[in-house]
Amino acid sequence: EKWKYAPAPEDNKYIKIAPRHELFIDGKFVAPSTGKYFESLNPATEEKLTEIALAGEQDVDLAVKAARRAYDKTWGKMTGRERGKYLYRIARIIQEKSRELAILETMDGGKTIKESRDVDLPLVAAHFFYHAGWADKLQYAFPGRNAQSLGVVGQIIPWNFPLLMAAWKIAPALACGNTVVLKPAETTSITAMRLAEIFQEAGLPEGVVNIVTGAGQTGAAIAAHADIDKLAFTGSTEVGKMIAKSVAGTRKKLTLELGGKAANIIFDDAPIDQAIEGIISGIYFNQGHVCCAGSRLLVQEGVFPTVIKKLRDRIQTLRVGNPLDKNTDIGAINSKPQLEKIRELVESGVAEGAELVQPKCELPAKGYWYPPSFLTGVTASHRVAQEEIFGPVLSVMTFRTPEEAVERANNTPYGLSAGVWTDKGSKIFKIVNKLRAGVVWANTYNKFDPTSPFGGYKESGFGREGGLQGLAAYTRLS
Ligand code: TXE
Repeated sequence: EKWKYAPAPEDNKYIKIAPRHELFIDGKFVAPSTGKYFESLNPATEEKLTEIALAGEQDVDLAVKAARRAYDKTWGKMTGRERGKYLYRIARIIQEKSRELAILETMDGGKTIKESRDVDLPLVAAHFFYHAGWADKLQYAFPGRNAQSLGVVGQIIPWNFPLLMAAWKIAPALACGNTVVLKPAETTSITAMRLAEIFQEAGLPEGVVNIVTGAGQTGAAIAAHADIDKLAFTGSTEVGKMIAKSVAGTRKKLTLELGGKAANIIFDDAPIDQAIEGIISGIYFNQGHVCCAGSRLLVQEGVFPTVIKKLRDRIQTLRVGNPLDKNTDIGAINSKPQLEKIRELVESGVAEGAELVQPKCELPAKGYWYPPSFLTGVTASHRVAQEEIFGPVLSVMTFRTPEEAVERANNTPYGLSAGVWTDKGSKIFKIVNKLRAGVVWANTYNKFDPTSPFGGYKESGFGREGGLQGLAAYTRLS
């Protein structure tokens, strides 16, 4: 049976996107000093959505100066209670505009409307509400200690959760009294600029948040700027390492949230149908563009045939296509280079001896698509067992004993997350502390909440975002 992709809904005809997006510096939208703009495409149609300003070093410098002024004159002097009021106001405006923001997020990045509407946007608002609540309670967050703000914070974010990553970065930084220079990813800058409009609407003082758009060079200019007190980066391990080098020996504090290659471990005694759903959402959620995606499935040998059969059947039912259709399960791959990376890695897996399982499906003629897939017969030395594919592709391996499961799960350079599926609570507690992962989910997967710290070990980076640990990353404790 061939798949069909859903017809275009009419919803988006109400969404207006300006033909050009400028930089947001010192509370105003300004043209870039470079005079240059780059195109932002809808990855589901390859149509141009808008032009985005390319910020050069000079613009980054203006943004840092504006952030410094705001820190010295307004934001850094305000009481926590006042800061909290702004954050509550921002959270409420986000809620009011969440339908429009969800559609924009989907058009710009390719993720399904189901996810942007039900996962991303509610979490974006929740992050502002949560941190609004902390702004005047920092002395209770760190009892007996004095929590001071750091100053100007540089933040560089990726394209897989554009607004949510902006919220993860901006909300705690502001709650703790810092000012911000943020750079969204080059393929997904539109919603960050809408966020800038929301800051204006909320009356946020000028220069408290500055948003500079551009690609790697703009990010590198932020990382290299001498008047930045802290840098927070989410993105590839490769760029994270470059940033760590550029920051070494400077006064900058650094947190890095990098890639992952999480193991989703399924034991013989697991509730199989529930586990299958967890495996499916663990890897296919957001097209697999998730740093904590359950991209390696470790199956205990006894249930291997059952799991494979159920997975094979289940992926046949997933709908790939128009991300704006509410019934779509898998949207568009974010960009052409990302699609090429997925293809190249899967080909390497097959060349190294793995077997590719992919449903027959008809994909839209335009746009960037990859069907839900899994690879069996993968061994630890295969690239698909070690490298982040960052697409809807699961690498399946087996194990015999819990010890072997732990050993295999830990056998990658990464350490961001893991999942465990078993009927026995005692087994969960036995293995969880042996897994070198910042987050471990048991009998569930991909659950996020602003109260829970998130972050990695090993080459997945360091520092935590969310919860008290996330606040600590934006304060100097004395
Ligand atoms: O990431 P980059 P890319 C992984 C994933 C993906 C791969 C490549 O495996 O396939 O990385 O994606 C900015 N100095 N993740 O190339 O380049 C860039 O403009 C400063 C996992 O898109 O790391 C963007 O804003 N900044 C990850 C941000 O860094 C630089 C999410 C991330 O882009 C820079 C994204 C430089 N030299 C990709 N070069 C996760 N952990 O979720 C680029 N940037």
